[in-house]
Amino acid sequence: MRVSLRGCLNKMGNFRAFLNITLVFLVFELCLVCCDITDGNTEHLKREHSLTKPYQGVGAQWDFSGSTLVTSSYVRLTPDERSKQGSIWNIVPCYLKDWEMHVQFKVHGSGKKNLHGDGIAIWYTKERLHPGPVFSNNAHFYGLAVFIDTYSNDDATDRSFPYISAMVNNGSVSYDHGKDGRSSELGGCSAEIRNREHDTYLAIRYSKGRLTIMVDVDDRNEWKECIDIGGVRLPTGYFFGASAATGDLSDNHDIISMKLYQLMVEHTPEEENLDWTKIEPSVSLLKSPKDNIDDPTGNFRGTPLTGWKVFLLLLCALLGIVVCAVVGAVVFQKRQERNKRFY
Ligand SMILES: [Ca+2]
Repeated sequence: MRVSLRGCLNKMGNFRAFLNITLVFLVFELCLVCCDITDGNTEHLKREHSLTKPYQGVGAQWDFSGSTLVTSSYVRLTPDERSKQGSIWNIVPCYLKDWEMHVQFKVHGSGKKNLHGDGIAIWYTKERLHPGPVFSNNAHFYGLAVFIDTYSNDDATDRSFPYISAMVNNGSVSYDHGKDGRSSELGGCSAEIRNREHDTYLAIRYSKGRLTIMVDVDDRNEWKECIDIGGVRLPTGYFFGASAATGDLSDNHDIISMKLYQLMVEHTPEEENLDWTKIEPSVSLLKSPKDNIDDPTGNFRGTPLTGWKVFLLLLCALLGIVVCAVVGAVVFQKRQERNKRFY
């Protein structure tokens, strides 16, 4: 009786050890999967600079002006009507040195090809809610503008529209609307963004003086490079915003979300000691973008994982669990046999 009780306790102890090992591996695998999914998507998301559905309570962090209409599934900067101007502005200044903004947007309307306009501008500027002629914002702005221009104002243009371009300004240059900002653009690309059935995204990354703009507009869930330029200097303490305008031609200009991610980048002590709020927006034109060394932090932060990636991760996790269970079961059985022999 004493022996069988001891044996029983031993068995329970072994089984508990087996369970513990399995549980540890299970937690480890699950953590690996979870970490992989959250990294770059929620971990460093800055909610105070982000705008996401269903936009509840965002009034404390964002201003909506002009024709802007907020519903539970989109923020419409302008409706598909003539002469409308709308904008949204983050109330909280951004003090991050390295960041990446993901904008999900939708431009759609009843206008036929080339009979729609004008587009959306995404801003990181000193001033906010400053109306003007550039996609309803001030032309002599301080900071960065990224234009999603859907109408070619310049007849002589060789660029295909919609056209995405970027501009950095210290207040001294005026965006030339009649030429679609050609003289002041840092770079650009054409992108079929209008009347798409699927989601369309734009990402703006600013890190260590490098400005990179990527688009994801072909429903492939992958970023395509549009602009990549070094020697760009932008201060901290500016505001994020988005604006749109229609003229004689129109479109619905919708912002679905704006998500700001902090990039974890190390800076030298000298850089850290600088007053980043005092930096004047500028671009070093002497420096070729090609001369810049790639950011060691790697590629763009990913969009949410696609179905097959999640499936592969879960499959790996499942395989890991199965292996752990088999190893655990074998160890458990061996111990049982050894105990049997002993008794
Ligand atoms: Ca234009």
